[in-house]
Amino acid sequence: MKEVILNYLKDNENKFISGEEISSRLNITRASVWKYINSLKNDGYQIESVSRKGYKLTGSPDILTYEEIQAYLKTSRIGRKIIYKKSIDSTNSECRRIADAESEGTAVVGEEQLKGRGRLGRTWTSPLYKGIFMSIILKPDIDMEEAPKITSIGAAAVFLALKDIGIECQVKWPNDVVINGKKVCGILTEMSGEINRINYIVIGIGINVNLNADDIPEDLKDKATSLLIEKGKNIDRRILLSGLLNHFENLYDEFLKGDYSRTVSICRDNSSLVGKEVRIIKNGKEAVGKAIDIGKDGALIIEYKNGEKDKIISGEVSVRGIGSYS
Ligand code: BT5
Repeated sequence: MKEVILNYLKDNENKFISGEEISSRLNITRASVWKYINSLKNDGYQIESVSRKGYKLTGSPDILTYEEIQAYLKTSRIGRKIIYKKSIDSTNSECRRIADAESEGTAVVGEEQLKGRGRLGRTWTSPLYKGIFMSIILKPDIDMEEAPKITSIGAAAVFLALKDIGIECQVKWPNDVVINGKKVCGILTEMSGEINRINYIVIGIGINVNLNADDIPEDLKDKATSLLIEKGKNIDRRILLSGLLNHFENLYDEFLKGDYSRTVSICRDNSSLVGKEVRIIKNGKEAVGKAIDIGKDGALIIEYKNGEKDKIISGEVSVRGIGSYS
């Protein structure tokens, strides 16, 4: 009911609507209207209440609820159900807990994560209201070895969503997006399945949006950045999140129809690795070579000194000679 009242106020933004009108339209008491309005105010909505005139919505908080992003959303199923949590351990963990009961496209969004996760048990810094911490449940009918492609689809979608708001970035294969050599986004794709059948895939995307320098832990300062730090201005997270969901659905649907080429082009043409000498760590072993391409299947192609080529499907890659990251 709160959502219905909010949408009603939004449809009449900057106009007064009387409590009586709301109560008769929605068939609830005036006292309930008042209760819901107070609850919306608690959520951060600015609502003027004037006796005999009613209520007027004058401002919405920068929060990532479905009600706040739906106006910009063009998808048919990705993000059409958003489970919104002000605080959560990890949106990926929450998706895994609920995935069996949810249908494809359901997303979990957290305003902060208390146990945000990276790959291999690493942590992901996720301060309140400063980033986008979001995971999507997917149930594709694909072979298991195709699953890593979902990560690249996520990275390409982030690239396009940032481009839409005038921000240039690079894709660092396999799961990062970087600006000026520093990580601004990380992606964690997890899968549940049996032998040859995928039950579900969860893709989790973390973007450092409005983090100040102070929000970035000391040990990450030389390798992490945020859109605010790079651009010097706050970014509307609602527009960025909906853009991300819109692009993700388009690229994902192309992939499901057998066309993965646009994702590959985006990741290849804007790669921070291709053309560089890199160090690859895979299964605990280290190798050095030149990243020469991203293949049609999204794999990273490496050429070693002896001229041999290798196709890498997953792993850890860093550019040689540029600190520990990049
Ligand atoms: C990743 O792992 O980059 C995947 C991050 C995925 C985060 C999202 S947020 C929504 C969803 N829910 C989750 O719990 N996770 C996903 P990896 O490549 O392993 O990189 C992790 C490393 O990045 C850490 O060890 C740090 O060095 C660094 N790092 C941690 N927090 C960061 C941040 N906010 N920005 C940039 N780098 C960070």
